[in-house]
Amino acid sequence: MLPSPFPALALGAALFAATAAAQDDRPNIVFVFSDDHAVQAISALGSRVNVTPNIDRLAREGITFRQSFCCNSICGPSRAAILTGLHSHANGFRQNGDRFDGDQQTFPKMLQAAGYATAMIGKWHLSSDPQGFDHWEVLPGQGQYYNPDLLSAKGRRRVEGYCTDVVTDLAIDWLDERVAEGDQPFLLMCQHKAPHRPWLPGPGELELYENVEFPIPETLFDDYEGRGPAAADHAMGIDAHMTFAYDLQIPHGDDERLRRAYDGALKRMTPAQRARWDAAFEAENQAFLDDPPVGAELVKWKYQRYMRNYLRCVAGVDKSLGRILRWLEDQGLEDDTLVVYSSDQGFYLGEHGWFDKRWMYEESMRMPLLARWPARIEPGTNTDALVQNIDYAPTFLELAGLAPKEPMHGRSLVPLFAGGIPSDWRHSLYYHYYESPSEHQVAAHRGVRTDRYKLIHFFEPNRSYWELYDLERDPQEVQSRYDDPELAEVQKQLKAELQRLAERFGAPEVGGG
Ligand code: SGN
Ligand code: CA
Repeated sequence: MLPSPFPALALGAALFAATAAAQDDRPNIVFVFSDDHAVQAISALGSRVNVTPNIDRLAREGITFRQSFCCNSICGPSRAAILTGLHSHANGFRQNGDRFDGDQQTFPKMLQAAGYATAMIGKWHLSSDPQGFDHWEVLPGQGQYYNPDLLSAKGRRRVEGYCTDVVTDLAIDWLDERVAEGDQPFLLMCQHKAPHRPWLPGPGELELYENVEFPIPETLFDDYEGRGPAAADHAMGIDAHMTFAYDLQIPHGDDERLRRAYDGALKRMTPAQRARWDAAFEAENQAFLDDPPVGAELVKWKYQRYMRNYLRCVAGVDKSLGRILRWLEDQGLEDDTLVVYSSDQGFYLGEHGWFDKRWMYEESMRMPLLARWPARIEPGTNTDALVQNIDYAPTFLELAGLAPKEPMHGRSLVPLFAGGIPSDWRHSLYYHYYESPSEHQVAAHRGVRTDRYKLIHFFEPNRSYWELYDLERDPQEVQSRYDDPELAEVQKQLKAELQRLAERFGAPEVGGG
């Protein structure tokens, strides 16, 4: 056992001011974050489809959160929850398109005020300008994969290169300056666009997985029986909604808007990038066009092509993390630095026939979370504590010796670094998805998840019903047990728990019975 690692941190914010100068045993925090990286595509978390050697290194040398979740499975809302430690209704960012109120309490602002050097580089997606960063340079909106534009306080510029590499280069440039300029602890948020749709791989990964056949998920041809009507009413099917050019890089008819978006992405490429791109897809595209598969074979073909490109994007992100880990090693900063890897929500890799996210079902509610800090976390630590993105802000604050001024909904994960679960740790998670109607057509819903059960309430006037899953007996969530007499008591308890959580967090009332 390590000796109690956080004596200084327990002293709290009041003492911080008095001891600031003596406190620079505060760790650096490097937060490497990606967009839409499914837990199923991380080998340390059980992937059947790829290996992620650098993310796995965090697992081997640090802690893996095996039960990690978001509170609202969509981009902006997850980011806002991370910054504030609050559920969506309380931080005001319920759905993409909202504007983040950066005047509220966030952990980067507090770290900056407490003497951390702070930077935010890459995907931000919160509409308002970042606050709390000495340096920020972000992708406008969703950003572009090739030769991305970047916004900073100085304006807009285009940087040649592949987005994941560009973001990593800029992050490392900033880190280099930290070493050159002083001994402040630092917070770096290095946030990638990849592996977000439209899954355009980088030049270095274009040939990866060529000729690899990925295992077909058991629910690729899901019939959505056993659940309420919302699941069947989706618009995120590999079969019906995944387009040829935009999603699969193959000129073969298409939705006009998405076809134009794909053409736009190609037009950004330099001639050399474009030549590599065309060469990588040409032969396989021609084979497809010569003899296009149909029916179930077409769905399987689309799934394979989707997986190859998605996983190529993931490989780029993994490589980026490797570069940052190597930089820390070269600088001798490993012991002083907490490195966290996470992604804004989970994603469907063909499960239930889907891509995209949003649902409270497992693949999209789960969130990768791994962390390494050799000085304080034993190698190979695992925890099954239920954790959520609202916990990140209180964690980073505690590491900086700070306490939130306004209460947060999340709780610091620091006590979990030792591997055990404190006896008063939470037993349930609150979830609420708001973005409806919208792209991909997921009905608004909220619910509660415990270590074994999940209760979901779809509450829109024309889609109002409940689902209940026993995750132990039905890990794929294909048979709701709502109103099953065998689970009557569980159902009652879960409903009461959902009500308790909603009241505790001051969540808005919802309609529906
Ligand atoms: C875009 C994508 C959607 C995706 C949302 C939200 N469409 O709108 O497929 O669900 O982003 O993603 S696209 O045609 O523009 O690619 S999020 O991760 O940013 O929330
Ligand atoms: Ca996302």
